[in-house]
Amino acid sequence: MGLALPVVWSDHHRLHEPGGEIWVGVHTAGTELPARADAIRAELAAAGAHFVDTEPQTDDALHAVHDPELTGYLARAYEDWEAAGLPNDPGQDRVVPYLFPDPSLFSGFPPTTATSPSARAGQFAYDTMTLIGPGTWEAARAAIDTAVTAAALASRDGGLAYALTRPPGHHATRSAFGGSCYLNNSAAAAARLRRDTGGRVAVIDIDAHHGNGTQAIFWEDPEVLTGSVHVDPGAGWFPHFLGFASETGREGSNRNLPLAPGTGDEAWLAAVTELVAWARDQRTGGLVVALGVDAAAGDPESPLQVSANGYRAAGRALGELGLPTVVVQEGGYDLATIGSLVRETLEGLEEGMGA
Ligand code: SP5
Ligand code: ZN
Repeated sequence: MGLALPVVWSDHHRLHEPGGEIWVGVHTAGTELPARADAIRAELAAAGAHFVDTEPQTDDALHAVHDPELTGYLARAYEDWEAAGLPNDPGQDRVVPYLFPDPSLFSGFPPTTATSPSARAGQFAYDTMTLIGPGTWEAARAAIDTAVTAAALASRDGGLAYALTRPPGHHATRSAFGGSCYLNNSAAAAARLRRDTGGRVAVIDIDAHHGNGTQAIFWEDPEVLTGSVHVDPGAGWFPHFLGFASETGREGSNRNLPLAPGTGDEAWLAAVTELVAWARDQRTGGLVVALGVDAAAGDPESPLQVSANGYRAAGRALGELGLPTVVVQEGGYDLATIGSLVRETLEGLEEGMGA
């Protein structure tokens, strides 16, 4: 008994302490905490899972899904901020944007690059909630390496691997970060699966929020299908501007299934099953599950009402595809239940795959 799949893990996630988030100008405690990953790890360890250390990856894995400009910025953002003295004057010890260079400012000429670290943050950040501290880069880099390590294992063994990533990734685009995400772990796993298997790959995102970063990264690529089931952004939920059913990508390779606030197991599972059927019809040869457990009833960041049994059933449906599968951790913020929700999903996946 117990979980058979490898759980890929790096201690480096703890180096990322966002120290809260700034929402409508107010500094709040935030919910994307180091304790999240530790809670998941403890639950899976108790279920008998075995842990595999993250294998550091080359920059190729990073640049398959991100602009070198973004990664170069993130790698130095904190030290540049510190060198500019901003932690002392005005007294902000996290990187926070203040000015956003909207494209309409540039009248068609090439955008300029700001020189001061305070202005530069707004070139790459698309919200004020995703703060950078001294260990953020190292943790984000370890997370994307964790996802790619899991992808390599899944394609090698033709089975299932789980990347216990933190910080999460699915809101990060090729050239911008936001939504508590810096580097897109799920997208990097998909790129690696695609490379290793040579076939079409599907990313099915069951986080409560739309996987807008993953959608944007693969929008032009019909060989990577992206599907997301999430709370309707039109009902006032992050990422607000994206995640509508009308966004269908090149050759229909993107699908969004927005759900009304309050949606529970039945309609949520029907949507997940619809994405599974789509992946099957499109003859995908590999699967990435962007696993946010924040759609659960009781999660502070979403109004969806999915149960632990619902997550288990979703796992079973996804597992029945029988594909090399990488599960990448995204959101989930209720520390008391996050571990068991992940365990239920992974057990469902193993059941579905017939392990
Ligand atoms: C990976 C992931 O799940 N990211 C989710 C980011 C959404 N955060 C939106 C936060 C909006 C401000 N929160 C205020 C809470 C008021 N109840
Ligand atoms: Zn989420």
